[in-house]
Amino acid sequence: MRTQVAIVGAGPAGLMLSHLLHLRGISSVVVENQSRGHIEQRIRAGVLEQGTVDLLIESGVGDRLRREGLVHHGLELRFGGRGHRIDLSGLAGGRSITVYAQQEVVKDLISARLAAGGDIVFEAQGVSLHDISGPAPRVRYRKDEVAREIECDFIAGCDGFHGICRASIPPGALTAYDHVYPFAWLGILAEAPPVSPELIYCHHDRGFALFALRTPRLSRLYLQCRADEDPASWPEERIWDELRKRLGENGNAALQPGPMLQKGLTGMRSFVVEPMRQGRLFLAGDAAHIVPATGAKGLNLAIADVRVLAIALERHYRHGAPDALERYSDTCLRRVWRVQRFSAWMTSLLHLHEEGGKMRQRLQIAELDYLTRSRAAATAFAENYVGLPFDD
Ligand code: RFL
Ligand code: PHB
Repeated sequence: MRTQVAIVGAGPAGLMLSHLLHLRGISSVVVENQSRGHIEQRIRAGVLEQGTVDLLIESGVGDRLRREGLVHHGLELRFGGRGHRIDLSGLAGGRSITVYAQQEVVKDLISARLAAGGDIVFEAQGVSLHDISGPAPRVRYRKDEVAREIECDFIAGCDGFHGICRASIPPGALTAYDHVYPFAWLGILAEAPPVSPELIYCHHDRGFALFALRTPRLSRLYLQCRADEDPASWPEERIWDELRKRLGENGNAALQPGPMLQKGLTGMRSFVVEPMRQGRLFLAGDAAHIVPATGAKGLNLAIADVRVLAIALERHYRHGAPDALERYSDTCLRRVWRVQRFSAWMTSLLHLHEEGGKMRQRLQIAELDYLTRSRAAATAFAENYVGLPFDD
């Protein structure tokens, strides 16, 4: 089989890239090792930046998002038992965020690709990359026990943090920046009405908690816990009790428990590789970088990467101009590092840290106090949270 761009991974990055390339008349094949059912049910992100929403709508895959997505103009920061609203839209020039689950974005993209005759290979086994630095790279895999090969001009490594693309780059060609946090999030999806129509980020001396949502009847809740915590040691009652405590007194009345549909642990990590390219292999999304989930940026960063890559590939194919592809890594990394900074800052601001003691906790409260009282500080927060503008 031959295609112009072989894409490894059918997460948001790989699917969106395939869609954006199709709109530019560039062929691609997406190779995914999981089943369609699996990736359409995988619960992950839920917050889309304004730029992500705009891109999904402009590129024709935003109809359901526009109907079902919940537009949020603000959020709450809670500390010292009190809530403080940040008027995101008022501070960030009318921009907003939209709550719409990642697996819904994935479903919308898969159905758009398949409706347009796009090629997505699900349940591909043993995916491997070959000759990534030569003129004719190839992707090999097995499907139904038959060995297959895709010849292509370029490979897009969109296979997430644990994928094989980054690992196919010779050691020494990449510099990795890595920080693993000593805490994690216990994430819960519960059939319970959200405590509030807007997200609540809670700083508490028992640890961080986040009250998010998926729909007006489905809550998405997170509790800071130890990195090696066993989710089995958190029965439902203990979770509701802890959520109640971290939300603080004023919120108690609004917390209405309901059946928990899913429970899992999410590690917290800041990770970047430089450059995001080796020869004809371009890394995008979680394959190249991970942000701690506090800023809600991972999916948005993945979409920002593939937007840059699609534009660069169009310049290559339409105008024979290699400049944008040459700049791909630098262009993406500028945004990646600004988003890393924001995500690490928000993580440090809101979590309970074992090191640093009482002094650190008092400084966190002082910073939260400043953030909620100073229009300048709140504006900087809002500008980052709704998403920095795209730059090329
Ligand atoms: P993905 O989504 O991991 O997709 C990679 C795809 O590659 C496949 N794959 C392979 N395919 C073929 N061969 C192989 N050898 C392969 N190895 C892997 C995988 O099966 C998968 O389908 O990466 P992508 O596309 O870069 O997208 C990144 C996002 O998924 C991720 O950054 C976000 O989910 C992070 N994140 C959040 N991001 C936000 O923007 N807003 C949020 O509110 C938000 N909340 C979150 C999050 C991530 C979380 N978890 C569980 C990590 C909340 C949580 C709890
Ligand atoms: C979510 O809705 O899953 C979510 C929201 C905000 C975050 C992370 C995750 O910072």
